[in-house]
Amino acid sequence: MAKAFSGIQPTGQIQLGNYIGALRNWRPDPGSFYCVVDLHSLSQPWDPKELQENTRSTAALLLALGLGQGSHVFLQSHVQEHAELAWILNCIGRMGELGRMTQFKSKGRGHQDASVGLFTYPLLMASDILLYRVEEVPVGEDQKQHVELTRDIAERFNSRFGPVFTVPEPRIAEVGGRVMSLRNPLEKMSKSDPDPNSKILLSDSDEVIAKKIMTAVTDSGREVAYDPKEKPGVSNLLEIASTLSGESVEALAARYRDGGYGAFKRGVAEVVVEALRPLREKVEALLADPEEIDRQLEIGRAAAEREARPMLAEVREAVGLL
Ligand code: ATP
Ligand code: LTN
Repeated sequence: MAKAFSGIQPTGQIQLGNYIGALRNWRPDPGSFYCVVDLHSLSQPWDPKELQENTRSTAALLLALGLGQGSHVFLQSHVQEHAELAWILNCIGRMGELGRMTQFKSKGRGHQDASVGLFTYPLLMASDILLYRVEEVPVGEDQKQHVELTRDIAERFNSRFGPVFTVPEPRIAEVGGRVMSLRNPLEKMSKSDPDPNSKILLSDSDEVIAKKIMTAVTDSGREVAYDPKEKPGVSNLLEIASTLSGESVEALAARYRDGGYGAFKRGVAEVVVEALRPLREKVEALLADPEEIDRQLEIGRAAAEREARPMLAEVREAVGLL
């Protein structure tokens, strides 16, 4: 049972890719921490009221998944050690390596009005992880590079100042590590995509989910087969159905092979609707009682602080801060 840390930004409503690529693989093991990374979401323009709402609903989702029992759920900005360690790691990380991060390259580079936070973002993420001495970081494929940077930073720190940090490993699901957009299967499904039909939200009703899947872009031809290169749209739907039903991609493809896209999409829609309904109902129940959410977040904060405080004290001493 490895100790894990992972985080999710409250930048919008949670989409199916977040669930399949990340949340579904977060295990409620003792010593594991799951965090709503609200400070990260300040790296791009935000609306304060929306931030508050998204933070509560994202926290409600993590609690509905049972991650507050056994493991701990908390808000990043509630534990000040994250921001303090981030400054120290800002002085360990290098301009060159941060400039090579693909997320920064696609969202920030060349934009003179992009925030400095968008550039230093991976070092705040490294601080999140390294404060909790965890072995594993369960994330989607797109975050692998940031976890690898975290490993480099931890190793560089340890070789300069002594063995302070545990060097973590990324944990990425073999199937579903990169769920693609329903409108363009060559791009990843993303919370911040302005097209509502590109993504399934965990808060979508059964009808909306089914409609989005029925209108998902598929490929030419009519045979249902798993071939991410030639048939990216169909393969994406097969991966979605496989992760949520537990049936292999091959078995699903064999079942729907000659039945046409319509019958296949109806089958996928049913799987997604059935998988998301119980979770959505739990989240709705929790959101009706915001005080209960805040109470549970307070328990998470206290547990996180108990780990983060002594860790930061060790870092401060190692680097020579009095
Ligand atoms: P945005 O695209 O708006 O920046 P996001 O949807 O990528 O946001 P994050 O909060 O950045 O969401 O990611 C939370 C977790 O979900 C990360 O571990 C990330 O790798 C994973 N994730 C996000 N999108 C996908 C996807 N399409 N497929 C698989 N995993 C994903
Ligand atoms: N950068 C991640 C979110 C994130 C995270 C973390 C993930 C912030 N801190 C620590 C894992 C561990 C993202 O954009 N998805």
